[in-house]
Amino acid sequence: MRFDVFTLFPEMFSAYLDESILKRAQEVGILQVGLHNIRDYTTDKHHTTADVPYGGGGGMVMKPEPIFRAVESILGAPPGCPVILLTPQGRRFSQKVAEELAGYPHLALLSGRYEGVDERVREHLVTDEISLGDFVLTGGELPAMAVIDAVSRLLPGVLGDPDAPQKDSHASGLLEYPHYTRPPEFRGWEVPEVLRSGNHAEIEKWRQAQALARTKKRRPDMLTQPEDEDGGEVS
Ligand code: 4FV
Repeated sequence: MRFDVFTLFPEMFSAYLDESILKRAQEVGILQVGLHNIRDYTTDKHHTTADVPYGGGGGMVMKPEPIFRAVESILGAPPGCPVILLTPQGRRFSQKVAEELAGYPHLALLSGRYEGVDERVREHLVTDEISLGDFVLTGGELPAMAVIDAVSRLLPGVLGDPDAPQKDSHASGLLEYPHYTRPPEFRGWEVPEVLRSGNHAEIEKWRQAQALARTKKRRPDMLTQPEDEDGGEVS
């Protein structure tokens, strides 16, 4: 799978992508990430990427020209893959959305800064908008990294244990059960006996019960039928 990322701060990504699981995924060719600096696609001597908002109101808005030039020179016009803008106004990112995006061979991610991008970018270049959550960040870089991370680990061969993604919180519709490892006793706190019993049927039963109890307590919303957009039951 390939991601092309359009940002004013490509170096923020290289640090994250150059470690651990995502680094290996690139080394073995499962994952490719192209990092593109929107400022490299400006044409004025000041390399201007943002300007004051029409109608006033403080802050700056990212100009359309450098963004269109960057995306179209890398991906063609129209772009040959979905162009996803990371924005608080987008559809909420989730494990389900990560699974959906993992089905694409190629995705472009656009990370905004300042107050956001000129609306004409949204209207005429962007094909999808995703929000990491109802909070405001200084930039769309972290959300783009989160999307690359959550999607890449679903790609076959990225995680050591191919079944891991199915066992994830949210993938199973329940939060994960408690995890323990050695030592069997720490500061007087014992690892539950059942987990040391070797009785896998009992262990599975315990884990399911724990996952359900934890979900009921912390995220009862996950146990109710999700509402679809207009409040009807999702069939
Ligand atoms: C954001 C989010 C987010 C808004 C203005 C960047 C900031 C600034 N992106 N999910 N939450 N973006 O807060 O995706 O340009």
